[in-house]
Amino acid sequence: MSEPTESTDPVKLSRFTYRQLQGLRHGSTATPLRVIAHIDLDAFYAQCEMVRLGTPRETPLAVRQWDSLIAVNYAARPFGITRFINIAEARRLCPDLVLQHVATFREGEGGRWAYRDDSYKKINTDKVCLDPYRAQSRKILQTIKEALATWNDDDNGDNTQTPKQEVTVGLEKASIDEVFIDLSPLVYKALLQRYPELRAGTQDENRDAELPIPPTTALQWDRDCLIDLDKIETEEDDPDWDDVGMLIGSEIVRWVRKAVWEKLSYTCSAGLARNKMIAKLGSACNKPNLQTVVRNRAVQDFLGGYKFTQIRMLGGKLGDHITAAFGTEKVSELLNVSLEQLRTRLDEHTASWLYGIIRGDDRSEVNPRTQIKSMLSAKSFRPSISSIDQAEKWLRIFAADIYGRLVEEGVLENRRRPRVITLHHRGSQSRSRQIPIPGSNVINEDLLYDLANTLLRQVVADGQTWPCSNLSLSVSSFEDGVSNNKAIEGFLVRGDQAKALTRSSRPRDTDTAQGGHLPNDKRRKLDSDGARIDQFFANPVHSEDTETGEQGTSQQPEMDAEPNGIPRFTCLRCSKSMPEYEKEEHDDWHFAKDLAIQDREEAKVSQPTPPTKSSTRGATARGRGGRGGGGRSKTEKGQMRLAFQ
Ligand code: TTP
Ligand code: CA
Ligand code: CA
Repeated sequence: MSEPTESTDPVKLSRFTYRQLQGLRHGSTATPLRVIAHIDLDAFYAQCEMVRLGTPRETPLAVRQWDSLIAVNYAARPFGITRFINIAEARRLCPDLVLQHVATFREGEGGRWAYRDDSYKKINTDKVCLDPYRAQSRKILQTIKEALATWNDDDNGDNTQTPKQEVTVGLEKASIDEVFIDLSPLVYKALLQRYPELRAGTQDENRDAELPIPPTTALQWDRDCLIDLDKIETEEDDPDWDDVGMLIGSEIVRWVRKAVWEKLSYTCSAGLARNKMIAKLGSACNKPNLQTVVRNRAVQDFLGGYKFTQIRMLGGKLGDHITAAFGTEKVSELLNVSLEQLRTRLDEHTASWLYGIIRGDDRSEVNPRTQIKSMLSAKSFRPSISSIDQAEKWLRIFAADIYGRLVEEGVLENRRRPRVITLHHRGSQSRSRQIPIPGSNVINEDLLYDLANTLLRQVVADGQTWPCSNLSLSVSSFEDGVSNNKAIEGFLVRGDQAKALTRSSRPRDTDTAQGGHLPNDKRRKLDSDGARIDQFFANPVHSEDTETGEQGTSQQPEMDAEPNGIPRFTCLRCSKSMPEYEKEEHDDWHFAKDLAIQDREEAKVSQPTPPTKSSTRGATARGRGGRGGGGRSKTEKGQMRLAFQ
């Protein structure tokens, strides 16, 4: 960071106004000075195993699930090992590859998960357990929070001019290994500390006056990967406050990544940009262990190199529809299509959303919704099962799996408890049955098992139960217990409070805005916007969001109580709100999608399948490192408001 000096050109002013600067303070989604980070762990499950096993970083390692690879560390990638080859091929490419199977539950072994040497050949009796990765994910998130809370502590400490104040940082856990952070309020504070000349105008009447230009003519980007500026600008053009803000943001992200490395030995990559969409594309540009900054002046060129199907929300049916309608997948070509033309083939809302998004306009919030909405434990059967006895054994495992996760969620301390339990069954057709979990009972494994068994009997009574190719149990409709009924939005960051940070907790949807720093109307608008995009489809947009191993952990639909008493539910995957009677069909649709992914994995045991659509990664290398490629057709969980776990 250069020292502030007097501006050499008193006439020249910034492109930004005091109002836009102020927008940073409360995390306005409209200000062009916004600084959003997306942090994604490198080869996450593989790193978890490396940390657990103490594997040197240069040792090639992959995580397997039956005969498939689900994560490949960076030491193994130069050998050509990817998620889309089978075990035999991986061994051939790299004989020294360490292959670690995921932990499993095993039929008849008391519902406890373990790492077992023979799991890979026990697909019939074992069930994958992702608890170890969830636990690491939680630790990493906690470390990120603490690092954010202590960043700039020194500056804060001795600076008497700026009163010490709490800064609310929005942090959205987007999947098991990634997080969005709205750094704007922290950047705002640092800007005012470092550039006192910015303070004067923030109290002025005339908020729309331009800011003075930054006193620096060159910024020190340290080890960041910078996306090249659009051709109309060059590095010789003086930076403006958006660049300075990004630089501060990248300083924060470096600090956070350093903490994750030093405390937990995980590397991660990050993207910084003015919104979530671009930050997410950025984080994938230079993996592993690097951060990429997409400055505002670089956005258009950056996006132009992508297929729009690589942009979040556009990986599924909507992307396909647009490709067919306009005969191209390229952002650069779609930029030539006018809004009017888009409207001829898309509904009004989708057209203007698309028009904006390919121009880098994404005003979605970093949403600190932190609670798990549901938990699901599932198993596909190859071959199918055909008796109650067999099904009951799996219900035991499901009950143990879910109970373990409930304990982590604070069920024992009565912090939260689910109100509904559902059994999904797939035989000749898909069916689900659900019942309330009696509020008077203590939730334990036996209760879950008994309820599951009741549901199983109902399914059996319906007939056509066997053969059954898939069973799963889920619990949903969580409510907060008496010991935890305070809504905390985001978290408070103050150096001296850092230690006291606990996981955010908040009641369900209806209470979301109460303690929030985001206006209610904004949240509602966003929710309804999302719904409108989804209405474009017969089925939900996010058809490929589930990361195989993590499926169903947090994304089942959630029942909502409507003021008029008509039961509705909002699907957390696609934000679609609908009458309760549509829930089951909708639920089943998502569910079938999840299972299809698992089926694909498990089918590989007997017959290797070709790469899925999600393998079309990295068509465009944009970063300075020229590696990676900026995105993937797979949309990720990060694209929706999702629960922490
Ligand atoms: P990703 O973040 O997509 O991938 P990654 O962390 O393994 O590698 P990268 O460095 O490119 O980010 O997924 C995170 C974890 O989710 C991954 O380690 C394993 C799991 N996962 C699956 O189980 N199946 C899948 O198909 C995908 C995409 C991920
Ligand atoms: Ca990752
Ligand atoms: Ca990820």
